[in-house]
Amino acid sequence: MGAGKTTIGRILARKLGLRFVDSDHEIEARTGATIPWIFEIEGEASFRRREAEVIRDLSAQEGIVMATGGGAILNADSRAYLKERGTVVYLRASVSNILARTSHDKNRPLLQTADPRRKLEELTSQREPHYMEVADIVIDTGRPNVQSMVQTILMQLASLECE
Ligand code: SKM
Repeated sequence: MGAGKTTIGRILARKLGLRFVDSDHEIEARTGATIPWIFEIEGEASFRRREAEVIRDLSAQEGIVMATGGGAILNADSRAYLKERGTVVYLRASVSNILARTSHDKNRPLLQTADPRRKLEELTSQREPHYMEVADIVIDTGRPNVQSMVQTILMQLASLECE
């Protein structure tokens, strides 16, 4: 969450000549509701089911770069779709960086708490093993230059193809 998936994903897609899709946007398009609304009315478990359906459908397509929500890897089906059908890039961000990027963003229902830093620390320790389980490439974000992060991803993708 807040690691820059959408920004980096869009640039990466352009460089690779692929289409960029975002599972959060697709959930909102399918339901006609915002993500905070889905969390509030249906709860997180229902959101994760919707998210897994969207990831199932999008990951069946060829020629895309997909950004997923940061918690998508909590669902075993979503993890399996990503791992089996795609090359997964984990953008690893520090809690401080995520906090700086999300502090004014009301679109992050999980962070609307009295202590978002603590919440992010919890989420990170819960999620990190799952990210590492599915990732083919791990990129530490926080570098100011987005273009150089994209270049690093492109180089690592190319070396995976040579394996
Ligand atoms: O998918 C959304 C939603 O707010 C949940 C989330 C998360 O669990 O990290 C991240 C967002 O992209």
